[in-house]
Amino acid sequence: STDLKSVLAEKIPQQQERLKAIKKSYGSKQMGGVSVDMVIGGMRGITGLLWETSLLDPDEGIRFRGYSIPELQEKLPSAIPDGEPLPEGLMWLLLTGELPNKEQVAALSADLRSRAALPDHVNATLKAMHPNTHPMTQFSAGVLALQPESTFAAAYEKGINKMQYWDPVYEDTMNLIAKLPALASTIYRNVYKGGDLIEADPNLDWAANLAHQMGFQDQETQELMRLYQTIHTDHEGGNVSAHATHLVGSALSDPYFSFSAGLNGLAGPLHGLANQEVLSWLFRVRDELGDTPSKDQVKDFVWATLKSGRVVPGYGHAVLRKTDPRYACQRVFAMKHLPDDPMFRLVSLFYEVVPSILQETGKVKNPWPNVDAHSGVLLQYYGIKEQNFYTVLFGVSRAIGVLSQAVWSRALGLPIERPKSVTMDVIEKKFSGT
Ligand code: CMX
Repeated sequence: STDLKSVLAEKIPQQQERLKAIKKSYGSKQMGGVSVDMVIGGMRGITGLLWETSLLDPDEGIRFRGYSIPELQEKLPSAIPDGEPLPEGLMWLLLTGELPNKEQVAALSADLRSRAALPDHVNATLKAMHPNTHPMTQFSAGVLALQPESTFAAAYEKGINKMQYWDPVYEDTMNLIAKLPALASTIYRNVYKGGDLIEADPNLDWAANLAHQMGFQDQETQELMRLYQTIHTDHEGGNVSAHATHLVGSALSDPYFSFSAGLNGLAGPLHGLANQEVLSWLFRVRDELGDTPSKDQVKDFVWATLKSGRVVPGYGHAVLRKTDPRYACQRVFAMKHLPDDPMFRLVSLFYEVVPSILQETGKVKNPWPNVDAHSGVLLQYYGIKEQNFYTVLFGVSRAIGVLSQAVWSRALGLPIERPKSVTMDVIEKKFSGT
């Protein structure tokens, strides 16, 4: 079938039975102990979430339903021959666990297009905000402005049976993801282009329409957008944006509320805002040292950043311990399309210099670049120059991962989240032997 909802509906009873069997057979087994360091250290290393859509390996990086990024670049349908994957294909995979064919992706694209129009009041809400409001604030507020459309909230109010929760959550997920290109591009055009909006093109796919509605019509920019929107979707469940979405959704707050919460987390400089920070940082390098600084100059610059008590943006990760494959595939894209771009050369120079410096500090667990170290330079090259907007593009993509999981969270009947917290007193009393 080319109908995503019916393909998904068929899978749900199997997976519900599977989870029941897991609970019955293994419910009392231990999955690792918890140390005081873990309690204090942001729960690092605690396995405490069920997340079906993707899994992160510290060395190998992300796998979406078992597939690595290079595998997906090969196997997912593309808009042009040998082109980048269409994010709709990844969405199909995340929701169903199965690789879609071209017809299935085309049907999903068409379904999203049919739901894409933004109600007028959303733009009025955006325009009522202070002109200096950061695009991420506008994005999160815009998602909340759409919340009155929630079919889940309406169904809950009417008294829906909990076995049916996934259905209106699926509808909300589709409607919200469908509207994100219009919402994001409205913010972009309002903030940077005098509010001159561009209609969606009924012949374009979801990611290409995002580029198109922002004002970028050429094929290579649209290809970049397809790749960008595919690789930022999901990074298992514990990262701040995914976990915030999951946590808020666990209270049965609808997908608009929960995704907005995820965006608020993505807006932090240690998470998604790092892509904006990286670019501002590279500009500072260029302003101070010019387009072709020496390795020693770059080393000094990195050390100066560290000594001033700041992080090197785009490097490090809470789970990864090698170069992020999302960085690697953007590097491949850059080598193919913009090998001589001075900013790309600068990014490459940092790749040579930063890891050994971070290693030298003796405390950074992962000295390698993450996804955010590369994305800004690609966007710059194609004319998307406004770095304060970059995290919005990350957020548009992230919706696909976290909301696909939200559908499964409700289908599997996952409960409200409520981990235990303790005070310092409790730790001291427990272990001091007094
Ligand atoms: N530059 C400087 N110091 C860094 C660092 C970096 N890039 N990465 C880690 N460290 C420091 C930490 O701040 C910490 O220092 P203190 O002990 O003084 O507090 C120490 O090294 C140990 O941290 P860690 O265990 O290696 O890393 P965490 O899991 O605590 O943090 C992350 C992970 C991503 C927040 C951190 O690496 C960082 O701040 N990176 C820069 C910001 C960034 O690129 N974020 C984007 C990540 C990808 C994404 O989510 O989009």
